[in-house]
Amino acid sequence: MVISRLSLVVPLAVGHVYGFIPDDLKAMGGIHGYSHMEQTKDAMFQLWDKWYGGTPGWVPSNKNILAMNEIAEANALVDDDQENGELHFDGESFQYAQERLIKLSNNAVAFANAGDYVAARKSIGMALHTLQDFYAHSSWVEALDKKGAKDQIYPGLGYPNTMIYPLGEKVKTCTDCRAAVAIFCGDCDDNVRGFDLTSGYYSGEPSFRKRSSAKCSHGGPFDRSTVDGLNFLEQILYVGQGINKDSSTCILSPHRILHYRAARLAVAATIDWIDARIYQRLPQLRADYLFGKEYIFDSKNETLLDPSSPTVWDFRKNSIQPHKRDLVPRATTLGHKMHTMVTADNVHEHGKALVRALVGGSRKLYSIQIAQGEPNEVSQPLDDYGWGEIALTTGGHLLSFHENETADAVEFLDAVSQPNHVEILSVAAAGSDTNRESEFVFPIDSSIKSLVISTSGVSSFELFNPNGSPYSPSIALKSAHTKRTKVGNSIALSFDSPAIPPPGFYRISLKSSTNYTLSISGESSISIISFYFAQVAGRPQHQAYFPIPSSPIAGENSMVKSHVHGNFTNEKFEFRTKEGALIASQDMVQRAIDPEVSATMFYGNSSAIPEDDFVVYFTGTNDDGNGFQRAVPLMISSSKLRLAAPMIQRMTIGEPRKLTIKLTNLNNIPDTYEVFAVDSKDSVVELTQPSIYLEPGASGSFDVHFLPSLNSTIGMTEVVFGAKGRATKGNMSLQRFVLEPEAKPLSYSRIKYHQFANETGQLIDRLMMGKKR
Ligand SMILES: *[C@@H]1O[C@H](CO)[C@@H](O)[C@H](O)[C@H]1NC(C)=O
Ligand SMILES: *[C@@H]1O[C@H](CO)[C@@H](O)[C@H](O)[C@H]1NC(C)=O
Ligand SMILES: *[C@@H]1O[C@H](CO)[C@@H](O)[C@H](O)[C@H]1NC(C)=O
Ligand SMILES: *[C@@H]1O[C@H](CO)[C@@H](O)[C@H](O)[C@H]1NC(C)=O
Ligand SMILES: *[C@@H]1O[C@H](CO)[C@@H](O)[C@H](O)[C@H]1NC(C)=O
Ligand SMILES: *[C@@H]1O[C@H](CO)[C@@H](O)[C@H](O)[C@H]1NC(C)=O
Ligand SMILES: *[C@@H]1O[C@H](CO)[C@@H](O)[C@H](O)[C@H]1NC(C)=O
Ligand SMILES: CC(=O)N[C@H]1CO[C@H](CO)[C@@H](O)[C@@H]1O
Ligand SMILES: [Zn+2]
Repeated sequence: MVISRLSLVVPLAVGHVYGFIPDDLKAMGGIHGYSHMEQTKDAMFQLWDKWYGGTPGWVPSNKNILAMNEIAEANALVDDDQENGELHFDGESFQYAQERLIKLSNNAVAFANAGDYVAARKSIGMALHTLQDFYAHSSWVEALDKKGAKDQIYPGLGYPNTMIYPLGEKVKTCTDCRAAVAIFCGDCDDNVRGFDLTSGYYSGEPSFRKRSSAKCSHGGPFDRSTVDGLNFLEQILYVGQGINKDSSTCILSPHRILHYRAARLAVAATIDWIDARIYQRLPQLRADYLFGKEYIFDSKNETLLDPSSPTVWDFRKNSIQPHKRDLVPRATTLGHKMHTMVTADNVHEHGKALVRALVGGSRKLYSIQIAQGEPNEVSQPLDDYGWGEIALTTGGHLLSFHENETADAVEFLDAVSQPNHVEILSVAAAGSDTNRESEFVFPIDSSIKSLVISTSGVSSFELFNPNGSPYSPSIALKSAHTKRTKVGNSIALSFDSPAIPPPGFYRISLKSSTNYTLSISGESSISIISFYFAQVAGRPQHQAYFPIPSSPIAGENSMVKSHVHGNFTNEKFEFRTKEGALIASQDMVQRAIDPEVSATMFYGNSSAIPEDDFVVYFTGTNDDGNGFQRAVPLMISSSKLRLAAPMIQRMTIGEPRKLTIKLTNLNNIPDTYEVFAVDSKDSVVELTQPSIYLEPGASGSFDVHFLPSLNSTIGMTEVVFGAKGRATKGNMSLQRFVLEPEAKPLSYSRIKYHQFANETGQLIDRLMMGKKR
């Protein structure tokens, strides 16, 4: 973006400015207003109360919060698209924006009915952004205000029985006024003419370009739709016509005075639209899954609650059968918040990159290596084709076993795949030829309700009490409440309630002559809901922090954001090596001012990102005064290749799309990077070049052309952009987007209410008389 002289002045005067901010960034300071995320979350809490409030003892669970966050984040990310005015109801794009809302609600319902709840939530989030922007960007609130009508939502917004038609291109809607400059707030409060519905034009949206100087603008320092063509003096004197109510800060929002009224209406509209256009249209069970009331399936019971999605159980059995070992069924279960199994076959590097990136997050990968033939003949170590390494980077294990131990393998996977477990210790290390002992100390706190210790590549391990004596529960307790499962070189030891060791710091001692992995996990109310390195995205005045889709850059202090559920004190984050040694305490990452209702938010800069792989830990003291420890099982690898891909929200079947990926070599030597792009729907058509040579510090780019084929399944999908260095480490970036059905024209025959912008005054009059329209 070209920064005008004016906008250079403005941000300096107010420091960091954020507007109708998509993220809950208040904690960062200097933000005034009610963000898209807050609006979405407040609406969800009210909806839960409406739907489930009658159930005694019902409170939002972590699952509800995760579902809500998926919706809220998809909403916020829409601001990364600055070019399509109909996403924001800009430039009188009423008809297109209304069509978009109708289409997205239909998509969301179709995705939920097909069991793709993640795609459904993303579609809802994207629609909510547009719905909420209507109130901040149109003149509806101004018209109500002038008529002296009470605040109410615009009838039919996002409903398929209603269409909204804009005024003609030449119809004048705004008068000139002085815009805010530095500390002067301007005088644009009353610049909208009449009662007709209009919305502000925003520069850089080619389909909705301002054609008449008497149309309203969005306003604010980054919108050039008013100032283009004016000389410098005119720019200073009146940059008028802005009407946005995005924030309560006048520099950004000429109609800041109406901000909270617009935002409250946006919340009311969100509640109305989600309830009527999504929730009420779904079977109860699907509606419950979608908004997080239930977990997607009952893993203990193994009975499918949702008949259309595969269970992990089915998947496990299938994936162990050789003829079913291909990438496709693997990818199908990855959308669930469960652990993932893959068979250690020789899959193409790009396929592995896709699985590696997809697993990420809070799931673990168990790579399954099956020996065939007579068990006694299998003495050579098998080739795991690199899957063992991928398993350990996610906190999982490589399971090597003989074909006839398949039943044991399934039992082992059952023991370790506990969806509600939090990680307490996650270690990967190399043993020694002499089978030396390694020791780790870890706390068990009173919130731990079940415990699993699992290892792979270990010949034996032993547990010691805080006082140093070996831990040995009574025979009765041991037989009834502990369970040992072994397959090949992997062991899992499970403890349930009475057999869980009492709170304290325990020591585990293990022997291994090979590389090994160790995981200690348990069920607990203290859990890390999210932890990520963050970057800024979004349109200039709507910026927010989102997870970086690639590896953090070695040596940089990256912004960190995290949410942790539960009650605790003396908490701190730490980076540790994958062998468990402390690298650095993350003293800058601290509790943020406004915690989410059911979780505490943390923000801050990390210490320098280590060059070697590391693991993130969170420690502190619980309500009962016990020390506790949690780990993010995903091991983090840093990179010295910066890889910047534009964030993708959605793609449409049959529509070509081009994305430009930028690379910067931060190593001090030149290197050639082999580049690739791979997605789970085979939509990548071609890359403009196979490799890029970069001098130290130099940047380059490549284009990726996509064409999602007509036979692809719609729904949530993923793409990995990667660059593999010949001499140095590469990097890769994962993005998830919704693949939408072909854009079909809307059926106008269902429309009952044709609402013309030039008749908005009459519409309000009828509403004031108590009529529906
Ligand atoms: C498993 O869940 C189903 C559906 O919720 C229920 O009907 C069934 O009784 C459960 N079975 C067991 C063994 O708990
Ligand atoms: C596997 O097969 C071997 C011999 O073929 C047998 O000794 C062993 O008990 C079998 N293991 C299982 C778990 O069936
Ligand atoms: C052990 O791990 C190291 C890297 O962590 C790897 O280079 C080595 O090949 C591994 N050894 C075996 C036997 O897998
Ligand atoms: C945290 O403490 C509050 C107040 O004591 C209590 O109501 C709440 O249930 C606790 N939360 C958890 C997750 O333990
Ligand atoms: C994080 O670091 C950047 C510079 O790298 C600095 O501008 C910013 O203020 C820091 N943020 C916090 C919360 O410390
Ligand atoms: C989809 O169609 C393309 C050609 O248009 C074909 O190459 C591909 O195999 C088809 N995929 C499926 C899953 O049918
Ligand atoms: C508003 O515009 C529509 C379409 O241009 C037109 O049919 C209608 O007569 C207009 N209404 C008024 C009150 O001018
Ligand atoms: C494709 C590729 O090379 N990906 C690399 C991205 O960077 C991380 C960290 O260096 C590596 O672990 C990946 O292999
Ligand atoms: Zn917007």
